[in-house]
Amino acid sequence: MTYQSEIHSIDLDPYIDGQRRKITGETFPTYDPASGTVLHEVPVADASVVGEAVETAARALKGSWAAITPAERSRMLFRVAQEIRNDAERLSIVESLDAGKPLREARGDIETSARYFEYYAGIADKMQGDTIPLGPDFISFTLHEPIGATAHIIPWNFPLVTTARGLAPALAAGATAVIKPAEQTPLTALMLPEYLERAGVPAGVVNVVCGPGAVTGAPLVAHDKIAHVTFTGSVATGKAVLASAASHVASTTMELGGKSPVVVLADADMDAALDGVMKAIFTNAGQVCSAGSRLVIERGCADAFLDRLVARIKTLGFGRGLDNPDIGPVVSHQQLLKIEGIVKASVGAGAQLLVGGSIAHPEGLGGWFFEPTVLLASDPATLAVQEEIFGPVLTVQIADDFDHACALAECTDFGLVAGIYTSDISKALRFARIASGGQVFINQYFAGGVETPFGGVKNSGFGREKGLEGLKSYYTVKTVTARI
Ligand code: TXE
Repeated sequence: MTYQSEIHSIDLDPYIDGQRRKITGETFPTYDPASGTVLHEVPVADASVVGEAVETAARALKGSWAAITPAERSRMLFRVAQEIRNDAERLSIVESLDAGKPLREARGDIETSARYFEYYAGIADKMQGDTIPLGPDFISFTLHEPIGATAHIIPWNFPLVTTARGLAPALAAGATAVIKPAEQTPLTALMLPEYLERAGVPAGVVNVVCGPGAVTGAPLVAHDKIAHVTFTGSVATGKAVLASAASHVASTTMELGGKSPVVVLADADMDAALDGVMKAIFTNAGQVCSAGSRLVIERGCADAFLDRLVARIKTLGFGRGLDNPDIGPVVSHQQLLKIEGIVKASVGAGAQLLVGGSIAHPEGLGGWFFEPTVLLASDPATLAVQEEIFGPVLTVQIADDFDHACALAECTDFGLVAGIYTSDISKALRFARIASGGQVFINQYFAGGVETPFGGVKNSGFGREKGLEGLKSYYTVKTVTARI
């Protein structure tokens, strides 16, 4: 099946003020990573189109969106969740084709996207402030006010999920939005307006503009009517976005990826640890900001564990996302070359390849595949240990004991998540205190969903998304005090 109808039914033009804004001129290709063929040519929104989108979002903030009661906003967001669920299979197919991810994972992504709207729908009419006791002569209270028009710069690894993760709390808080999807994976964000319209979200509240970061993303972030920027992407681009937002004093949420450790101690349940490590690094072919990309293992169990890990990896098969493979393609040729470059440099510097290590050419597939790879890297300075690879590449560091494992876990400039497998609850909780990051996983990896706050420290960024914490980026607090 080619799924031509799913792909060709998508309206590719920018979505501004409830309309598809017809533009002529430059386009950019979005690819099927499994075959390397072009799925669509998408119109590029330049700075003037982006400006229209921002002006529209700023108008809707004070206009149509402000006129709607929180209770009605809540009902609308519940309806958006339902509309996404009603079209879940089509969305999953498009996400799988555009991002290359296994269909089962794409289905999970679409359900999670619906959950974000459902979760924040429930809070839209409960965002109340405080009363503050100042004594008999005063009445003082706080108002929660929407932050303003918000910009959402979206990465390619979880296209609709990341869109929903920022958009749903923004809308719940009464803010408006301009979405800029990643140029590698714009399609599901371009479908979103269908659901918003059917749910009754007024024109102008959500706008979608596509194009390369420098052409479309940069003017969006730089626009002085953008009050908050939610960014997920690389550290380098995050720094540029931060500087641009700072130039007009916009607040930001920065989710900049990670190099997250999974610690396995000798007293752990080895079957659970093996399953956890496999899932931590091979979900979405390792293209996950919170991927467990560094195994830190206690010496006493290392040999037996690594033998089993390598044997398991040798059974993994490639395939296109729609065929639900163990390992799908990576998103782009550029990403493939980045992975290969880091692996080669690390092996050149002394890291030992236990399995994989090369670009793969699965039969009948012309796209961008990389072998699931394990690199034993005793030197913490190894490039593969320090750099986010965003591919199916796991590094292994051997620890002498618990304290050494904690030190190795902390050997990078990132701090997004950290995992530990052990049967010793004290060690697990000590690790939870020591580990840098916004989430710690104990005896499982990736558990927790839209409800659990998530975000980074150090080079992984700042600000929290998901859960009730995720709302805080999208409103400001105003104190009103009266002498009585
Ligand atoms: O990221 P970029 P890329 C990491 C991962 C990956 C690397 C490079 O290690 O290998 O980043 O990926 C938009 N102003 N992550 O090049 O450049 C861009 O169009 C405004 C981790 O794709 O950060 C896209 O929408 N926007 C990560 C988004 O930024 C700009 C997820 C991300 O692109 C812009 C993705 C600009 N000047 C990659 N330049 C995670 N944290 O999960 C680019 N963009």
